[in-house]
Amino acid sequence: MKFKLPTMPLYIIAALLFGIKTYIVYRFLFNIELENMMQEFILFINPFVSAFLIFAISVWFNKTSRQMKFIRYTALFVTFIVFANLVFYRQFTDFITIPQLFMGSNMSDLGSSIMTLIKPLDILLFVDAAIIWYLSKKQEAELAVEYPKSGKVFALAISLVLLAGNFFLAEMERPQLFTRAFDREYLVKNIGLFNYHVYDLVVHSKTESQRVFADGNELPEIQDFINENIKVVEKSDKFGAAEGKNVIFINAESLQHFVIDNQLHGEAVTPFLNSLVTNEDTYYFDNFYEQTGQGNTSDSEFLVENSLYPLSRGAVFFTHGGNEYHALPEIIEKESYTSAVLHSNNKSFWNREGMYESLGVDHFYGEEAYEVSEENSIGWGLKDKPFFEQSIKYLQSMEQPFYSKFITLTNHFPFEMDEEDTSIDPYNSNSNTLNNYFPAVRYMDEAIEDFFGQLKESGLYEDSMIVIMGDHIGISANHNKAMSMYLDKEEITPYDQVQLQRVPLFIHIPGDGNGEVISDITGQIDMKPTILSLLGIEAEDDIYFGNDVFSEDRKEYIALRNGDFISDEYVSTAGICYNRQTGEPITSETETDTETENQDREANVCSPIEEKVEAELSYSDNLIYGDLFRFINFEEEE
Ligand code: GP9
Ligand code: MN
Repeated sequence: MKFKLPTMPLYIIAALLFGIKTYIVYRFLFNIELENMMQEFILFINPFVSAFLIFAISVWFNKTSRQMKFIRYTALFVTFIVFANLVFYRQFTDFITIPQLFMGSNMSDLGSSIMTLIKPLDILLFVDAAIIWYLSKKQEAELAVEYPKSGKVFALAISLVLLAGNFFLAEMERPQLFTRAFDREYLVKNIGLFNYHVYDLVVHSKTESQRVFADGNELPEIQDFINENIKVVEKSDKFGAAEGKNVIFINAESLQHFVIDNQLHGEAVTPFLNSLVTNEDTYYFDNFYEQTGQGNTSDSEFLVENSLYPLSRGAVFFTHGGNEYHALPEIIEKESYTSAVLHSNNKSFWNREGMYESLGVDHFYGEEAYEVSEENSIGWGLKDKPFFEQSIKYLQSMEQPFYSKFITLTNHFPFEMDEEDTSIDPYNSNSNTLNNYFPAVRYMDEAIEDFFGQLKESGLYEDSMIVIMGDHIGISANHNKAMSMYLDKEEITPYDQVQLQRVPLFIHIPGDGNGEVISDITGQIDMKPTILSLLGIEAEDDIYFGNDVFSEDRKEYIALRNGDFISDEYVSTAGICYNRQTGEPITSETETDTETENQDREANVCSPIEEKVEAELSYSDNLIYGDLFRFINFEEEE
């Protein structure tokens, strides 16, 4: 049976169907925040605008069969793009970027995660493509159009006018959208997924060309900025506190601050880590932020080793793995430190092998250095307990002093656990991710406790400083409902979201005795200057954007990769400036005590820091895009 639609060219039918579908996906499957009617309107029109733009190209094909072929393959292709973004979004609450597409090896390794991210009903996304496919085959004669040249130009003109209208509204709603595109959600919300991908492509080519044209003349301006705004002159009183000691750095997968000293079913979630917080040899930082972008663990490693920001698109380990750097392992090598990374995963994951060479890491113990079997693996691979157990022999064989980084794996999304390793019941909410997070975190807590025991047994403990740092969040904003239930809050506001980006930082120096909890605003960007200072190593000519966490004159804010920031007084996110203590947005209507304070509010108290944050992020980007370290000879200067 043939059903008859009102006669309408197929490209228009395809554009309408695709527009409706994309709108539904935007509205209900992505978690896009809409603040006003105008944003609602822009979000509604942009899928139709891009759909028309793409499908209207078909009118330029004269032969009916070619026109039909173009429409059906396009319908399939664009649907696939929506689908791929959706799957990606479920994992990262973010949209795909071009550099990400080239991380094929990682994408395939995502294996176990990906299956949990695809849902049976996703098949509905392909329904309109199937209809178009059917119509394009069965009713091609009726649905094809044959315009004279003027008609074709007209169709093109209409699509461009629609696009211009969309961009105009977008720019009105969010001025400087294209120049300040920190946040991909703004872009998608305003210009749509497809135009966002085109934009991303343009930005990509632009940044790629930066390396070619860079000649080192960019450096003095950057160095001046750093000298004026970042570097501190005075050494902190912890300078040299761990001089000559080994550094054992534990990169704790997905460990967030909110579980520390917190409970579930009336039990502590992390009993061992809690005991470390109050241990007299531990400095615990409870306002320490992760600053990663799309490169997750690798971005956190990048921050730690370089005190540079990762990139806003893609993983810098991949996109700029061949650059020159002046990283921590390289600097401390001059003080006779050997460096090693221990992580039971493919060496190619996140392009680690290539990047570690650029960072000056001496040894990389990857998956093949471990005995990995069915029984001792789960989720992403070797479980943390056997991982630490099997690592001790490598530590013992290393020349001392050493700097060794352990990257754990078990507490990774989707937080799968074997029954025998589970020592706390999962949480009970609508989010399996959050539910399973707790037993996985508890397992990590136990694994780290065991590791401390092994370090003591092996005699390495006394001569080492142990740093434990969460690499990035484990629970994304997609689980906010469950998270608000656990934290006993009505909702998770953008302010809370930023607070949730805190990860634990423990610096444990056996025998130190002065340990305390430090609540200054700190972040991953601070790790390199902090470790250097604790080891008593000066690197005056170094280029970096963080500060020693123990320093008195630290810069007053921590910038997140998306341009948000946290300062002593404020939290700036989603275009809103919050009072950090109260969590209340600061608006010109906010009642204040004095008139000067009121004036301050009106001038937007967050702007001065915002400008610094923007400058800092873009200087860091320029260093990486231009591969500018290749123009400095640190060896000679030091
Ligand atoms: C993989 C491990 C986890 O080797 O670092 O990666 P993540 O997804 O957290 O970046
Ligand atoms: Mn990670």
